[in-house]
Amino acid sequence: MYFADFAPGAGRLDPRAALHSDAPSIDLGGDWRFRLSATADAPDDFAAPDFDDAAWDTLPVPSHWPLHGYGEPAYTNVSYPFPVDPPHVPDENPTGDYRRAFDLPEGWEGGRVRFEGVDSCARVWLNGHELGFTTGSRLVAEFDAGPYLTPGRNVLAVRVHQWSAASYLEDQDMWWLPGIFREVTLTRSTADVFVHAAADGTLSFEGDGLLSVPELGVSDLAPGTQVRVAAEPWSAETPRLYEATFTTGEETVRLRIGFRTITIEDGVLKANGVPLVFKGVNRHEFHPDHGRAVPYETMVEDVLLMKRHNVNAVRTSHYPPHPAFLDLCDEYGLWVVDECDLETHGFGQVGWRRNPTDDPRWSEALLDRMKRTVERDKNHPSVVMWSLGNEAGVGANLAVMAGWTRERDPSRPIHYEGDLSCADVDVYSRMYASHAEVEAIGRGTEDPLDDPALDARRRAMPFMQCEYAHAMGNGPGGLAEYQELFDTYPRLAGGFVWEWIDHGLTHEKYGYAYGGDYGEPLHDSNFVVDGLVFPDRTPSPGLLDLKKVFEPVKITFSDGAVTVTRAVPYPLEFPWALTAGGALVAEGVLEVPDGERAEVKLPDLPEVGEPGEVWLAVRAVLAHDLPWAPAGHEIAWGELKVDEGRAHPSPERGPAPVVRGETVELGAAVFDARTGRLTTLFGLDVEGPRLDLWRAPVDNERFGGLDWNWRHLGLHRLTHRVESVSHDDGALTVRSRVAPAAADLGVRVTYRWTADATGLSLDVHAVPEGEWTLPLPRLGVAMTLPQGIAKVIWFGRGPGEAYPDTGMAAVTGGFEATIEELQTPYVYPQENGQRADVRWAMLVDDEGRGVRVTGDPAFGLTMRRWSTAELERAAHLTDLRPGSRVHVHLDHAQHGVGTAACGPGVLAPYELRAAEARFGFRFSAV
Ligand code: IPT
Repeated sequence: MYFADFAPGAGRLDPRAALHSDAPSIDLGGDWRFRLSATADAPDDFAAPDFDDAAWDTLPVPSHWPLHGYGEPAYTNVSYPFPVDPPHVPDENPTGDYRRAFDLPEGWEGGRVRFEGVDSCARVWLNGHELGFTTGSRLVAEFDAGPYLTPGRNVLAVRVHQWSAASYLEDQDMWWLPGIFREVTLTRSTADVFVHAAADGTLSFEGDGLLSVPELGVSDLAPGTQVRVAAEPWSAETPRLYEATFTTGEETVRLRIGFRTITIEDGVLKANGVPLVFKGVNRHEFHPDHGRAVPYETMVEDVLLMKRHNVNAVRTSHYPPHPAFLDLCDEYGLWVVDECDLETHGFGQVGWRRNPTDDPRWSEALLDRMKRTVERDKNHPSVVMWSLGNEAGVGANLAVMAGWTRERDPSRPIHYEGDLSCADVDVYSRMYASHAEVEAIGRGTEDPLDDPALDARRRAMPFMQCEYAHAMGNGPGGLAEYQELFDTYPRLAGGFVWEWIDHGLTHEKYGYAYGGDYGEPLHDSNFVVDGLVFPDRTPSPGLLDLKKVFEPVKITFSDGAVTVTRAVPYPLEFPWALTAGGALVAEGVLEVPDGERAEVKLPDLPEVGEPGEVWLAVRAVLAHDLPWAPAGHEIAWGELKVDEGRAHPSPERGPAPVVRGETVELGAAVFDARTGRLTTLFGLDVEGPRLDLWRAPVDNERFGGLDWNWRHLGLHRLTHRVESVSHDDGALTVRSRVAPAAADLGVRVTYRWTADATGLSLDVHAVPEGEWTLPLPRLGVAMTLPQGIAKVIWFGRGPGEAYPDTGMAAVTGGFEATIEELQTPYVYPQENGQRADVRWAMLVDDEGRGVRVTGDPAFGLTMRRWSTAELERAAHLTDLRPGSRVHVHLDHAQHGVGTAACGPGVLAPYELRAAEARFGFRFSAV
């Protein structure tokens, strides 16, 4: 059976470049007649032009049928959702039959049926004649239609199988989504051209025709002839393109040529002679409603979002993207690692036995994929590296793919991460290597390979992380530390954060669905939701942090001066603002001379009489509109604390505790005399505050093992035993022991309450007891307030969330947010929304009345309308319902978040180790 065969296709034409041709073409998109069968063996009589399909449904092309009510999506990461028994596929093989009638305009002759992408195997008939079949879901297939086209009405019939032998080659970590998901056209274009344009202005091409570049005075250049022109080079920062035409006798195609040269010199990756450091992301094609049938506007949105967040590179994980995406990368400027549609990861689960990568029977199929990748995308200046695929193990077929590629296109280095020996590639690439290992590689002191020749070869290669900083849920932590390494060692060519977008599918009940939500018997849960943008492409805090870390302009302060270094050529302005306690005091624009580095005197700052910390912020913004962002768009910022500010006068000492029956009154607070628990504060009914060590584990803890260890220890079910309540020395003192069942470790905590003339202070002293080997999730106090508390005004870092190893995007200032706005909508509910380094916060109702909390020292503030227990129980955001209380966390510290879902955990400086701690808060009424 063709769909369970090693052959990648039959009847297809040779692959060629994606081109914009003036040759006539007919878009065959739109509503097709459609029928879904549960197996592959339904009769194929539907291919006949007069077949009666009146009883069939319609399905839009391009689309995936499971997203239109036929069957359901399914998600697995590494596992094949069928037995590993190549090249066989299950009998349950959803098969979509498609029919489309179209009329040929008068005089039309010849042409090709062109499929941009069909998942996973398509057999094609025109007017009842079989044209052939194809596999390679994200690759173009063309069939010669000429012999079978008839004047007037024609019928194209396509049978698409969800599972085919090719499915073994397409085990990417994503939803399984069959269907004709990219365009189908009938085109009379046959042209192919391969343009070679280097940074030194040399220009030549291969192809049957003549090339003209009017702007450069090149006209009717013949194939194989090289000219040298005065062209500005193309780069991601200056994506200079030259309009060109390529004319054959039959058609003219429009090209945009970018002149650029990629080299490896002394182990350093260079573009146009300058070291190239990828500030990259891995981009899967994804849309929450359309899956991998991504609308054009969404591709534009991706590119604009990337550019606006200082991203300069994309790895097209793990297949060639829609061709229009690469046009956009050429135009707006993004370095691209173009990856072949190949992954056989699931063979790893059976000891890599029968891995197609190392089986000669699959050689043709793998080479076919590589050829189709290179041929389609060879003219894009943005494409600077070919990648053989992802996670496909090792084997002889890699050499076949690399060998052909090197010969066909010696101008681009070859990448493949899965073979540590790097025998077939030009760059050393790894995924999720720890900071320490990346540093060793940067220094050239990595562990050697067994084979000295291969080791020497690899040691001379530049290094990149094709995946790092797994952006799943709250995180990723450790970004800044990676960037520091990339900036320090010339051998390190940067990397690509995993990954761009959360693949959460729009779902009526769950909001966004992930693995298992469609009842898949085998799935990998929310591991498919690990992006820098949420499914609707709202930037997550991780992307905002990445923007900060990727800043191509650095603003630093020293001794009365601001130093600006810049690695981008476009004109910038440098507005500054002086604030006191978060309120604007003065502002202006700094005059910064052009050039890579400039040091300018700090502006003359006025004396600030206000209380509160005084901060100077300097921002770098675009001086005028660029194609990807308007004038004023912020590229970078820096901040400097200018003055601690005048301290508020300390209030006078207040009354001592007074016992009244079962309660103790202390200033404007009422406590339970027996338990020492606060019950009323400034007339508000409150619970707590009391010590809290637990948080709803983040994905990095759930998938990285820490969650399991914490629960094993019992941190999610701490008990509180009050040892004493005393009131002497003008204070109410409560001593407790906080500990989990079944363990002999715990924390002794002393709460000391005192009143002043206008408020109350709480001093907390925590002393761990016993042997604590695990880090603590958090250390702070938790309390609840009445439902009416609706928003918070604070001075600290914001506006977004920050954890010890994240929050680089959070700036110091005054902010205001509703409780709803404080929540970060991670698709899988987990700890989120902490505002860091809060000096004071006013937790108020709609009338502005409530409680003011001042930290000593600054604290982490989290507020929610649900408890930690509810948050951790929730599997989808739709499970979270506002309750009758507002839950407030005032944290002295939290554990970092790291990236242990895939990669290193929390770096040592960001771990929260159990240790004696003292911290305090002052509460007053507002
Ligand atoms: C790595 C895969 O290449 C990528 O597709 C994705 O699955 C990522 O992991 C996790 O989200 S492979 C892994 C074994 C490091």
